[in-house]
Amino acid sequence: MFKTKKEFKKEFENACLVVVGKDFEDCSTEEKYFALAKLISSQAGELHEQKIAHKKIYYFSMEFLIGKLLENYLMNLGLTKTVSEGLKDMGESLEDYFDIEKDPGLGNGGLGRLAACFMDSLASLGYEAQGVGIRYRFGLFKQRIEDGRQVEDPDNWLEKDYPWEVKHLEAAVPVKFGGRVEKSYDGNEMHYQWIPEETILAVPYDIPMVGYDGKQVNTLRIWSAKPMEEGFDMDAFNRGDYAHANKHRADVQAITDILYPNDQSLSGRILRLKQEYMFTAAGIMDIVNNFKKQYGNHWEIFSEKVAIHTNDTHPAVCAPELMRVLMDQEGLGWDESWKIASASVSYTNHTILPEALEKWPIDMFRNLLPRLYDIIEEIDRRYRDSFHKNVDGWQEQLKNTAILWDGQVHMANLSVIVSHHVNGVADLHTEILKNIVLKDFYTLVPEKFNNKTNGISHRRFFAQANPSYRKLLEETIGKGWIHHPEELENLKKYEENVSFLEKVEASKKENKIRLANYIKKMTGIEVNPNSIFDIQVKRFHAYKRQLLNVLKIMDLYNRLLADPNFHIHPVTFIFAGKAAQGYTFAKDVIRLICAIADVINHDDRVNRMIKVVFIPNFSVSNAQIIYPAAEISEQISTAGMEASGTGNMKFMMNGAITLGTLDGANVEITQLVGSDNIKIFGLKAHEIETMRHQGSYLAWTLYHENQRIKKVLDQLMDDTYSHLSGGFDLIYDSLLRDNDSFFVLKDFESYMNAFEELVGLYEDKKTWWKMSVHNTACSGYFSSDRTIEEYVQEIWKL
Ligand code: CR1
Repeated sequence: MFKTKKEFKKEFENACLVVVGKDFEDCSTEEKYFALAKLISSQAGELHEQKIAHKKIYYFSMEFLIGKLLENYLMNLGLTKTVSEGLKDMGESLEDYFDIEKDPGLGNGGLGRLAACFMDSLASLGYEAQGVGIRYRFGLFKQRIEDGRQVEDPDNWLEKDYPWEVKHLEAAVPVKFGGRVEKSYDGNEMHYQWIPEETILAVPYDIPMVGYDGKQVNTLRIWSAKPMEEGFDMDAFNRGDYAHANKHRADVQAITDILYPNDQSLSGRILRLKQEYMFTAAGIMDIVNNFKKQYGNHWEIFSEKVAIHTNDTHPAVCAPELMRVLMDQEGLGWDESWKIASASVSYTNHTILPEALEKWPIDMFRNLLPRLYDIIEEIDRRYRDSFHKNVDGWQEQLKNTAILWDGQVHMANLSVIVSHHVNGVADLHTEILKNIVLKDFYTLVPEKFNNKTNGISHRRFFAQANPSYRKLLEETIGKGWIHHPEELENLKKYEENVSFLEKVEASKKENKIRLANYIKKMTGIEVNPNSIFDIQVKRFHAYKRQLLNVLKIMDLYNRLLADPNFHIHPVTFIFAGKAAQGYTFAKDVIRLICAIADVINHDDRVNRMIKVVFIPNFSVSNAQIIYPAAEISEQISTAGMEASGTGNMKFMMNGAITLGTLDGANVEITQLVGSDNIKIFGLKAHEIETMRHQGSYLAWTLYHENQRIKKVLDQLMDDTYSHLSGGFDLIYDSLLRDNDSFFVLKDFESYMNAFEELVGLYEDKKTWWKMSVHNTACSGYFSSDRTIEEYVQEIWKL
């Protein structure tokens, strides 16, 4: 491993020769980036040591939204200075290399980014861990705005190879699909043999996960599907039937071709189930192979050495698959296999949206995974057998908790039954699981349930993304917080220190200018860095209520035009986020944002006061520019619906003030910062629950009673905003004819008041920056280091 600048330059030149096959001078910048990434990756590999005796956590997740790695790994390895100065000597700029790196789009939103933050914390805290996921050839689409609409382009992130991955063909494992199960009795016990219709090969690719200080390097192992034999039909080729010659290969590869672009809505496609089984089965086989290598057939210690975590229900077949391998391959009995599997597997629920709770038609499941189905059926049978049928309402309880019901396989029920622990991702969410969504399970097995409030990598989203604040902190409270984020508390001593507050303001200004430049480059829109940056960035979904934010801006615009005495501090409203391709309503909200932006930004009567920006293609890398520049963080979901949120934490840590409902982790933010340092509005979760239950809310009433609401809604239907891409009937109908399922209009007034009060505070600099510093000071709790430490101590017992 190189230590000095001189050593680096030598090794880098050598890397160019080995990796690219050219002298340094002859390499393009892209090739040089590639060589550098390979060099750093191999340095990380040297640090990867197998500690044998420890328990290891395998984190199964369908998504890992890891973002760019070069800058982060240089920081974690303490090499940024050496490399950047070395490159300078060679006439190169490290920043240019950062720009070249591609963001792998291997996740949709919060769930995938959480998995990536967890990998960062596990390595930084020195725990042995492996991420288990899927190597999608096409990540989540790239978003572009054309004529005020979202357009999706394929994200071919692997087109030019990905320097951080290493393929391990020697570790490939077969995965079966379809066919039938043959049962035989040898006079002693039953034997089951799965005769598949199709067997494919799952090939792993490893990406190093480098911890801070290079303490521990773990791996993210992502699996790719390939035909067993080079699936090429020579006869067909010789006949000139080229399409057919390649067909088998194409069919198999299709399994890992695409990431489903849904955030929280289940795609019923059979391909999705194939994806889920493929990476789960491959991951389990891998675990069993490694275990046998180290411990032989000492299965009795399996759960002391291996923890398996299922990130949502996508890998829910982990436990039955492990049982299948133990029984059919290793010859263990049912009881022993059940004991091992249920002592190893744990489960996190990430959402209560009914459309995201996975269910598969029994026929489809059984046809695709016949042996797995047998095992699940037996788990379900034994579960029913064990049911206490002497309590009132047991039938209802059984109906709500059984795995097989109504012709469907209920994956969340399977997950709860086979897991030793089940957790939600913020206090309120866990309470809702316990009292509503998984109520019957909670009555039956309360000890399984626990909360693990989400967290974020404070190293990536604060230390790395906010260099000016980081520097200021290092001068003020030292560097300890990078290892021990709770030390951000020490900032509280400076909340009254005017000269410190001024420096914080200046740092924010620097970040705002950086974002303003990015906005200019991406959209051509000029924004004023002295205006308040009010930001909402996240996936587009009705329950996240970007629409409420839009109605607010439409109303402000109306009032600015109508009332010459109406005055507010200038505000720039910034949005970013993707809508799933088939989610028309969400795409219409994006279209509406672009339409109001076009009208308002071109209206000279108001555009010195308000502006609206939609930043295309929200991703981990532009997120790192956006969060540090925010002053108001919009967290305005319908209470009870956002399980946690993690963007809220990233904003808070970077000193933005939350304008939000009491939902998800906003509840914990409020508890931590105190009600003076956050702006909470709107209905509470239990109030919404009651109104839904009673059916007592009527959106039309608000339309008729509130002139401002009436006006903005009418503007959705007239030609105020329809010039760019057409009208907005669907949105109008959702609010009125469909009676506003997400309580947008119901919360409108309270939201407007909260917003205006908050903006009012901005005039008083001292108050504002004190609130801002207080938010940062309280944010250490939201480091994923804290979350991981809780998982480790209370669930995984590493
Ligand atoms: C939730 O909606 C949460 C993340 C990570 C999402 C969000 O509130 O912060 O998970 N859920 O826990 C999800 O993607 C499939 O469900």
